[in-house]
Amino acid sequence: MFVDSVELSLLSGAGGSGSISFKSKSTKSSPNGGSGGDGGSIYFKPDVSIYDFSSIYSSSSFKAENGEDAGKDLQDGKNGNDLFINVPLGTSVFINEEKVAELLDHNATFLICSGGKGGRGNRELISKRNPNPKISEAGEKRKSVKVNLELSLITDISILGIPNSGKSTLIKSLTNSNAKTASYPFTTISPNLGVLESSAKNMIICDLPGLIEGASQGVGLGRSILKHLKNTKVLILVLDPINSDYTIEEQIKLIETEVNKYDDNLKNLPIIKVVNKSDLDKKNDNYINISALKDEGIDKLIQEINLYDFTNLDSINKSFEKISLHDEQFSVEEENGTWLVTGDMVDRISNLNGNDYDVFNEISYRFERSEIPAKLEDLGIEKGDYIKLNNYEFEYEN
Ligand SMILES: Nc1nc2c(ncn2[C@@H]2O[C@H](COP(=O)(O)OP(=O)(O)OP(=O)(O)O)[C@@H](O)[C@H]2O)c(=O)[nH]1
Ligand SMILES: [Mg+2]
Repeated sequence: MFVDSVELSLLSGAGGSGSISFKSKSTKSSPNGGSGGDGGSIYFKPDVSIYDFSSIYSSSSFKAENGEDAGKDLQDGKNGNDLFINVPLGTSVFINEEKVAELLDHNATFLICSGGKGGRGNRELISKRNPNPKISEAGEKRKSVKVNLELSLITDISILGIPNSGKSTLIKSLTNSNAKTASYPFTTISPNLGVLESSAKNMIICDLPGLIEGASQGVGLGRSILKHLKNTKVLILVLDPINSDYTIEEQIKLIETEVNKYDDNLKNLPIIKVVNKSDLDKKNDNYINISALKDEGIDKLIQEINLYDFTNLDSINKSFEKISLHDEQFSVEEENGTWLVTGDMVDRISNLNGNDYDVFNEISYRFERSEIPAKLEDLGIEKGDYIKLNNYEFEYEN
């Protein structure tokens, strides 16, 4: 089964906690608690040997390893392993319907869900302000993200035409593909790929399902077919001289209209027009005549294909887009004078271990130096209001 869209739930690893320990137990001096390991991150990694999502379709949730907690006496916790999910080239990544990345380059590994940082132990928290810390940081929590992946196949040539025109028969004649063919329309319901071996470069050819009127608006398989044209370089239009509904010229008009309506830039792609089924005595001198079934005219078509320099041709989607994911740092809700602040930044400030007094002092220190107080003032916080950071609540005094 060809799978070209999939939804995945991803969970990065949590950071391990830092520890609190001291070299000399009796005096509680010389902090030597180790730091927690970082949680594993999740990456998408383009793999040129796969052409759809069938390898990840059945396991729709992925988890990276947690970092280990630290031990005493400078024992740092181990980092959790990162997780790499192999995806085909041409994968677009969406979060909440917003495209965050498109993988068009086989080296372009994409970080989608970063692991929680390990918490620092009291050894690393030594500072002038606090030379003998009795606190440590908890590791950052795991992050979860739901993503939708959409594939637009990266190909050299795509074969288009109305249903039953002989597209699949042609890819079988040109390549090693074993596409199914039959004497009725809509035989092909997902793309078939094949490789045309040529002295210059092996070319990836894609046979697509038949296009019908309204395809660009989603009629039939419409848009799920047309999306694969973004990453192709040359089109072969297979025309059917024995179709009873459309003449050759009408077929050209229909296909070109739907393709250009879907994306105006596609009109820049070169089109090779072939009239198929020439064995039925239906040749047309204006076009290349072939019989995909009888292998006639195929050499002529290959010569025509070889006129294009595929190495230097671009698809319309030439630029590699990589949009960085913006972490939401914190958010604020207010109710009856209590300001609830949540988010990654709050976790970094407040996820501490140790005795209440030391922990609270450290939280106040980190809070005052963060961007949160200024934001709360902007939002109108007043003296005597309460601020809640996770489990810690205190009065605002400024
Ligand atoms: N006589 C003749 N029949 C052909 C030729 N090429 C294809 N056919 C026949 O046309 C019918 C449709 O062929 P397919 O290759 O399945 O057509 P398609 O365009 O892939 O069809 P869909 O996938 O349904 O859009 C089959 O019965 C083929 O045997 C040809 O060159 N000559
Ligand atoms: Mg077909």
